[in-house]
Amino acid sequence: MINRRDILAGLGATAALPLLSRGSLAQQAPQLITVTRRTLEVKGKAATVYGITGPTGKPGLEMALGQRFTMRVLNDTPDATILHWHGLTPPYGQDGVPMLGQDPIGPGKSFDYDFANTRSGTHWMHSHMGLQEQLLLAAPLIVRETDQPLFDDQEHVVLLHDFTFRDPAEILAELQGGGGAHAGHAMDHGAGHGAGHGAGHGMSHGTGGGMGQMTGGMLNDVVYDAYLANDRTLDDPEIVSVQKGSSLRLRIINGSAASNMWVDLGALEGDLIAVDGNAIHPMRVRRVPLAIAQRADIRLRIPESGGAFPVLFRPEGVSQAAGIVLATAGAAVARIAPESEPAPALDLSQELLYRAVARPPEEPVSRTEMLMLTGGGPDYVWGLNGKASMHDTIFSVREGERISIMMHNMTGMSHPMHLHGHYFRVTAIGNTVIDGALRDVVLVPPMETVTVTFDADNPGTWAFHCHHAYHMNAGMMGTIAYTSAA
Ligand SMILES: [Cu+2]
Repeated sequence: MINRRDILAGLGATAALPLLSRGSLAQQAPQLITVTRRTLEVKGKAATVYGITGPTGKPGLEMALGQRFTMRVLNDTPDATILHWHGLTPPYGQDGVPMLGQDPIGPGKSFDYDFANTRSGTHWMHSHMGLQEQLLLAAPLIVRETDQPLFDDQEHVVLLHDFTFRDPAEILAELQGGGGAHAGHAMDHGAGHGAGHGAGHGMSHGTGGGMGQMTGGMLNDVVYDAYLANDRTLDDPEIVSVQKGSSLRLRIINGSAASNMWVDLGALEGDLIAVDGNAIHPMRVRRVPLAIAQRADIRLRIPESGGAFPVLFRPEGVSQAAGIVLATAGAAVARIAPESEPAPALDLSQELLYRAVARPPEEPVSRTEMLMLTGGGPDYVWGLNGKASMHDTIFSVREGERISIMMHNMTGMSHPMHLHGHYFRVTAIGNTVIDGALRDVVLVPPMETVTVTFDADNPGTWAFHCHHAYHMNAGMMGTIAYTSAA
């Protein structure tokens, strides 16, 4: 937690950054980011997970826009790893995806990143190796607007996780073996539930209450032991002390491996001001859908009367939740009920209303690429256009083109689709054309169509994938390759 006083005290250093970044500091010493293994206690039981310690000793990184991204990542774990800067658009070779311009960083080894960062906002960093993300190899990456170091009286960053005591590789093998929690197609919800996962618990069959949600759709592949907000469970939540009548900016990151969540502001109302780090025209909200890997910036005002205000993070189809409590001095913090009615499936009814603040230059779309999101049968193979492609090229682009991707989800599960190296605008949901949010992850619900449009302005070979860790590792990933690139 940071308040305005701390920022002002440190302003001397921060204010100097934009001047120094004008090329004169190309040789500046890198800041150290260390990937670690650590022990985390969850519900009274110890688990070995990963962690990321930033230059200040805290998890992750906070920096100012205009500051060059000059970082040394040290791998202080026994496993090869790699860090992806989710939300930044580095040049090819520094994106942190294995086999796409960069090799994994071996145990005890380090890798230096150095590029001019142009992206502010609420972002995050995470491993792009196998299923390491499920083992909490993730941390916030906050890039503050330079001349307004603090947007409100107070800011608070919340990183969300789904948590399991099990070995994620074992979970994936079980899913692929057909004996896992995955129910395959939307309609065969009667079969195959969670042998070895605690059958039925935490799973939803979709109540049909959502917008166009097919009844019977399985919402989750994995049954989790807990959900975490800043590493804490709901029975021992983080208490954030706030001032009566003050404003607060929550920067929320869904770092889950496989759980789409609702942000539930409870008794409070807020203004959603940015998604995936990019400003939208503020929208008054009580709930915000936050798909895997998405971010939301919400401004809240704490009532003059004070009190304790839980903010919950509720995975779709699940009765458990994670949460934090915003509390003014002396307020009694009541215990939060550990379970409630399962949260409904995320839908796009709110996405439809988002309007980006930034306007791209008027320019016709060069081409529209059709992309089928496929798979999810009993074999748990997922894919794009009918094949599990991983590093295969889905389509090629030339620098300077404006490309639309029309994604058709042919499966029974929703997919949070993420493009590396670029932002896209959400330009249509179904047949409804919109001037939507600028994002790097968009949710495509079952049997729905979402169109996004991006400008090809960053040559390379870029990953485009479902951010659900098990779908991605089971094939729902491909690349978009610039024809000029290697
Ligand atoms: Cu997916």
